[in-house]
Amino acid sequence: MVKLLSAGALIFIFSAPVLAVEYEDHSGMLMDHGDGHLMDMAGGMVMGQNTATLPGGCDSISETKEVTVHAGHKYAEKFPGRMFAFDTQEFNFKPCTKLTIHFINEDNVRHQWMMHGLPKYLYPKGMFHLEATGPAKISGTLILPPGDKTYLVHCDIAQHMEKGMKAQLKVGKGDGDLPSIPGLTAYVVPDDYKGSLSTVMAAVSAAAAAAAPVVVAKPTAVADKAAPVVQQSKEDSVISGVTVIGLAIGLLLAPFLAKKFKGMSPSEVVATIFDLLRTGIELAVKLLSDLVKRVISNKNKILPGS
Ligand SMILES: [Cu+2]
Repeated sequence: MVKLLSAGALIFIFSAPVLAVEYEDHSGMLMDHGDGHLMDMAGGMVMGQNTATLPGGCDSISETKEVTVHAGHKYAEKFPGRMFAFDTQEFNFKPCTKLTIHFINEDNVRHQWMMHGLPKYLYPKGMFHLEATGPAKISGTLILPPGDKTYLVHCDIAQHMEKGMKAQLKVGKGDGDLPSIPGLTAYVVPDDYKGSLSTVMAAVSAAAAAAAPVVVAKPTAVADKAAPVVQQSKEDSVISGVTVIGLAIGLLLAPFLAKKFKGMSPSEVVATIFDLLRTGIELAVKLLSDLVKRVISNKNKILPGS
């Protein structure tokens, strides 16, 4: 029992580092490249960092706020059809707030917390942006402009916003809502769950059936259409030719066989039949090989012209 318990304890101790997710903390690793652009060798990035310069219209910093935003696949689970999300879909702050975002990416892919529409004289391209390949934590600070405005916050990695990583940040009262924010506003392109799989498949096959005659009617299909027709008639002539040859052989052989089998013992008749069959098979093989040669040579004749 003691052995069993100690073995269990050992397994627990050794599995602990595997179970625990280690977040790479980029704080203190970032190098300042100027203009609010900070980067480190581990791929952490802050752009549009502004800890001191007041935007035009702000007499002073109204408030100092810190928020932690989590990003990851698991936060999208409550939004049907979405793949990635932030844990918060809407942020509200007073104008001229000095805001520090602690961004925690919980996925093993790259995510961003990217804010758009900021004054370009202060924020390059009007953006403030945190980015890290997860699991990782990265922090950045900006000073929000004055006035009531709604800002887009998203992850700009290809398709991550479309798959749900989208939020809005309202300064003051904001100036409306943005579309396609999971759980908050209607999707621009709503998912359609009305059809069952069977109705969808029926629609697909109906569409395919409707499309089929169009393909045949296309001018480019004429050549393709012509080829099988030629082959078809050739096959027909082959069958009728073989039939005619068979009939002719049968008619020619009938009196010959009648003469041959006269006065033979049953075993001699069987032996003769097998001998004749062998000759017949040999003849058929020769005919077939001739036929194949003819078809191949015909194909060679057709190919350069087509
Ligand atoms: Cu992302």
